[in-house]
Amino acid sequence: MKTKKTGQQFDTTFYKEIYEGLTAFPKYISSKWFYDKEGDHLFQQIMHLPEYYLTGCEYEILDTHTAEIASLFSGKDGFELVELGAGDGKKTKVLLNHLVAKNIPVTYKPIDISQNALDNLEQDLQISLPDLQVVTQQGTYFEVLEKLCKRSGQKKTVIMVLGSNIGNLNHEHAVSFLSDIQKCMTADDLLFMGFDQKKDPTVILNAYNDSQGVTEAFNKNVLKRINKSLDANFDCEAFKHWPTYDPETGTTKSFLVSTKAQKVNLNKLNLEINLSPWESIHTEISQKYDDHIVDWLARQSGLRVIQQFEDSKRYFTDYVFKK
Ligand code: AVI
Repeated sequence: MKTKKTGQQFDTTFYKEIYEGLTAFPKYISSKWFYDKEGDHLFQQIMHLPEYYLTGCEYEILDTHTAEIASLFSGKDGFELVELGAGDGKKTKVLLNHLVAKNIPVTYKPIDISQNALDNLEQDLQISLPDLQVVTQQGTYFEVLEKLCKRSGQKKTVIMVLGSNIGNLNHEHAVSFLSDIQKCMTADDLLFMGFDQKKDPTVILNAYNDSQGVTEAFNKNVLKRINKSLDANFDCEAFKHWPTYDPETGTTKSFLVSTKAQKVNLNKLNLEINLSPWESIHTEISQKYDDHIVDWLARQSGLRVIQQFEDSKRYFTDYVFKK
């Protein structure tokens, strides 16, 4: 079963949000629009970069604690594993391999905003784990949670959000996201979520400013996407990628800074905008956490941490929550 959002609904939200962000002061574009086909491809590359430690650390956690995590997840008569923002599912596959090998009944429900990512994942699982029951769903977290809340089955559900995807939300939105999840959980259900931790600021900044320029291309790709789909004329090469990290708040912010004055026409929006030299467009936040912040977020959302798993460098933590 696949649920596809119609092109028109998608366009309306995209047009509206891009219009709002580029006519605001200061200007912004939500990082959720990074993920078109090229954006997915660039993010795949980022996950393999030596500087982008998050993927390797979380992989290590899942690989080291597979059996313990699997037994925590297993219900009396199997369970449903709902993964929000599944991407290429590479880390999850460690767990899925184990579940299939141990004959633990599971239905894997990967969810992603990118249909392209889901198609690739489904194809890959059909070949590597043909016995696994997989049900994909395309959509935003919010649409998917609505469906989850209306589910009629009695099976235990484990909701999984890996990769510190929650870090792309500010605290206010993170609390409402966690609260939305909490409302859909029964007392038996679990939430398993990855949170990138505060650490040496240099390590963090390097992760968002890699030496090969892939993260720069990833940020600039959103302008290319706007150029293509909104018939616009951003001079993408005239922008500088500028990530910052504030160790007090734990917030990494990425900006695209215009190195010159630009008049940009966005023909499909019937909009013309002006950028002054060195004016910024805020593109992404990647929040970093510690146990106190995560506890606080959990309490604000009606959840509690029941267990946590760390990598050997203590760069990254996967927390298990109950309501
Ligand atoms: C998907 N998300 C958690 C990534 C992050 O670390 O914020 C996206 C990313 N942005 C730049 N590099 C990776």
